[in-house]
Amino acid sequence: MAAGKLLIDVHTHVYLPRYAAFLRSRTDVPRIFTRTSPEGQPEERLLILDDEPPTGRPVGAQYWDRDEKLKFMDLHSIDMSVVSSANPWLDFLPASTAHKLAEELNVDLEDFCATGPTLSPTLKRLYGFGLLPLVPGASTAELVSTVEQIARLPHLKGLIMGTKGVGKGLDDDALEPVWAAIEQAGLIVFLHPHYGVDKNAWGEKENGHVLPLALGFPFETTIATTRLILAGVLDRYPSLKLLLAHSGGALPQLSSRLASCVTHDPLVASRLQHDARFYLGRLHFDAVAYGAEELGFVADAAGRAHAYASTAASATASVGAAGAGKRWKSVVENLEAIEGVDGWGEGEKDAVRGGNALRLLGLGA
Ligand code: 5CU
Ligand code: ZN
Repeated sequence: MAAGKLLIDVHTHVYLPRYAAFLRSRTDVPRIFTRTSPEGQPEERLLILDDEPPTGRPVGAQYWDRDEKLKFMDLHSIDMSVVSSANPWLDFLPASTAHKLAEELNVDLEDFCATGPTLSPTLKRLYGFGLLPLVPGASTAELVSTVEQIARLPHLKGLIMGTKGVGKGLDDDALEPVWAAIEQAGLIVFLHPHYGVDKNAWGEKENGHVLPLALGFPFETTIATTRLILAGVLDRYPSLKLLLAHSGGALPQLSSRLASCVTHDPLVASRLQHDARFYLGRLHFDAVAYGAEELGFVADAAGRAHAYASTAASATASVGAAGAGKRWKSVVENLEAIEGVDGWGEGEKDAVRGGNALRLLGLGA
């Protein structure tokens, strides 16, 4: 397969065996517990949010067994996956425990990728985004040392990050040395939600996971990225590579409104070097939009940002999670979305399926 034709999944999660064992050992959320299934069999369940139904969610070997991950990739014709630890990212632990566990899991992830199969003489099928123990009380020196550890692990191309920072969000001045170290190391930050937004916004009707996942997650990413922009982080670290989960949430749709609000607010406008839309062209987006119109819009909005920015925006391939034997609907929908974008030729589709990701990962032309 030509490198330009690869299907690359940059949004696919694992709970590596060490992390899964740790979650099994816990009695508080987050945790993995065993229950008897409605069919009378023992089954493991995952609970990661304090306010989710206590029955939790299904969790299985596809999260910790590399062979299962590879079977999942084969089933969906995914050539390469960049795997990242699923949420949450250790912020429920004391800083020193989180630091130690993150560094152990980073070594585990390197091993998971490095000893896995090869795609070509120069490419593996698996790469990873490591873990940074961003927890309240974390010392800057320890965070920077974990960034440096990830940079030394050749199959880890970046790190997955939630939105809370060390407690005050990602626009916290305390993170400046961390951004500097990440930029210096050339690592990608995969910005991914976990907390959603204030659950009072969801009212009292029972809607299961729908509102927190469909709206809370993308708005969490939207707010976190906007705060990064407004704090001037993208101005101070012009080479920082930010990959946004779920196609950037609502940021592409709201970027012109954001630009207008900034323009009318001298306090903020005077802090920024560019029109707010410029920064959209500095960002990278996964292609987890679930619809051709939405995906096309993200690309158009990022493309429009080229009028303000000089760097190219990327939309990269699909989200993968659980799936045994049967093609997983989310992956199918995201691939169909790429196929269906009005006006995209094969070149654009190939770029979104894998070419952009290859460049972003520093693995291709
Ligand atoms: O759709 C997703 O990316 C996710 C995820 O990663 N974690 C989660 O709890 N829900 C949805
Ligand atoms: Zn995810």
